[in-house]
Amino acid sequence: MTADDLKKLAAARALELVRPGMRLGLGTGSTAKHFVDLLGQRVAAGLDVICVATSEATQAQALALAIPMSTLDETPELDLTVDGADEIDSALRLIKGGGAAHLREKIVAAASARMIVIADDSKLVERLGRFPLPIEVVPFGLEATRRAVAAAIAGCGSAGELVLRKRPDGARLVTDNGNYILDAHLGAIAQPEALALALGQVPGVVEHGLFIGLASGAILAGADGLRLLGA
Ligand code: ABF
Repeated sequence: MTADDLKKLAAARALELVRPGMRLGLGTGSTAKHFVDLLGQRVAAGLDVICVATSEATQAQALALAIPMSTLDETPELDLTVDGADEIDSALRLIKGGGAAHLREKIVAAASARMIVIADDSKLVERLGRFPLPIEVVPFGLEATRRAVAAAIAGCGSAGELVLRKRPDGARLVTDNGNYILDAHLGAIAQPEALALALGQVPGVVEHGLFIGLASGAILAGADGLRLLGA
């Protein structure tokens, strides 16, 4: 099985959690894309749900599949969000934002009674941090914010380069919200909870990719089959 087959397997298992009438949050990334495709098939067959997307890309995909879409303004409480992740640890702490969508992903996850992560099992790690931690920052004051972020990271016992994310053409990547991303190459995050709090206090930081206490469960697909963590 390819990694993509595993992602699809996890997505298909998550679809079993969907019930008629549910208000769903739709994630972003290649694994979540499989979930949205499969959901589209169920909707075409008559399933009644209402959904909120975590990115412009997912919104476009869902609309193309004729999935009924809403917003958090119209539908501020969701029953279930299904989303991918870049890293997951055994305590269901996540790094997200490799797709630059973690701000909306976190808002949608926080508005959901349950958030289920779907992934291939290569995303399961003993310690978070090998995947660079995405930090969304406003363009104004970028260098000052970068220094404050570096100080916050050092204060939490971690260290590493902060790299401004670029698009393939070399231009600065701009998120769906008009911001930049600093990727923190930390190798290992010594104190995820403390770092999450410290980054949240830096003016200019809009949101970081540490998701702590948000995921209620994870569906991980591997060569040996599916592994469920949490709910
Ligand atoms: C989103 O997509 C992100 O938060 C995460 O960065 C990424 C995971 O992508 P994939 O499913 O393609 O590995 O969920």
